[in-house]
Amino acid sequence: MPLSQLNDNAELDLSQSKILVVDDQPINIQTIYNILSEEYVVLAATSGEEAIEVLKDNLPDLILLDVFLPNKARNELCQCVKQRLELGNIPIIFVISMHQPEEEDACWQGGGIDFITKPISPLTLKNRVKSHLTLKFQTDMLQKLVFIDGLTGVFNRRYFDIHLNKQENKSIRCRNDTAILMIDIDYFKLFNDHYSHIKGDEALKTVAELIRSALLRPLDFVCRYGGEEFVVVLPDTNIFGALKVAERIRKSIYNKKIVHVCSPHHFVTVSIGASTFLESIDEKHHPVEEADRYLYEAKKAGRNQVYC
Ligand code: GH3
Ligand code: MG
Ligand code: MG
Ligand code: MG
Repeated sequence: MPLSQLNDNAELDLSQSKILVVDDQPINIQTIYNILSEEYVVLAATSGEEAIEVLKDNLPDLILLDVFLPNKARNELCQCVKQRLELGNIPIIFVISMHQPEEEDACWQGGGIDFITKPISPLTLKNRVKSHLTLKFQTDMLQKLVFIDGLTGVFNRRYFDIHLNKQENKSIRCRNDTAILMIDIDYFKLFNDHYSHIKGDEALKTVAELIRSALLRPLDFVCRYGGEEFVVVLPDTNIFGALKVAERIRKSIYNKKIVHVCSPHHFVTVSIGASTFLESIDEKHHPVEEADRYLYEAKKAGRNQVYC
């Protein structure tokens, strides 16, 4: 289940878990469906491509994958599973034929966490699925505690530090630019002073949600950088793309019209500084420093604007 749907005191309720069954034989899908559909939501696909289509609209908690799927289709599917994720992993259990050691090897090589043999024993299937769902659920909870900001529900600084580093290496290696946006709420101290800290917290949550919904690509992410500052990471994005996203964020926050009588803009607004890895790589400054510097320029120029 997606991290955003887990609440802090989520109990171990697996009944809403989604299981994606990928098999080219409808009869095999039917067998698995009959065993699992009473307890879980079962989705089905009869090819790798169809499974990738299903993944566009659904985030399954576990995948049961027929080992006979061709290598290429299997790799593409596994790649897609990894990219589709915010955090954590979707466990893949392979379905293999009994007494076929090479199929066991294919399972581990394919990134499987476990396998189950055909003909399928209903009790074994149910128990395997339950164990792996439980493990996944607990891992998700732990990841959430470690990497999600408690107030706003977006990623925290720890997540940013780890992932920025990875993204930086990837960007430089592939000469594929990554953009950084530093976002700071304008006159927020005055907002707290005038409306109370509780209203301030509510506004912070709304701003975080608006930023998150302005990010349209699956690999884009937002983190709470500190108090009322957010940082957005946009992989495969140059400075022009970054400016488009930044403007979209700035406008959506202004258009929300959260009244702020102490601001000359009358509503809660943000200032944004943008930079990219490849543009700042030859200079002495890190793109985060650059974005921060442009953020400062945006503030100086009157706030509620984007600078790069
Ligand atoms: P500027 O336009 O220059 O950014 O002014 P500002 O008042 O936003 O900036 P400053 O850095 O002076 O103040 C940031 C304020 O953000 C301080 C604090 O009142 C508020 N803030 C930081 N974290 C939180 C939080 O978690 N909740 C609430 N309600 N307010 C916070
Ligand atoms: Mg098959
Ligand atoms: Mg600030
Ligand atoms: Mg501020």
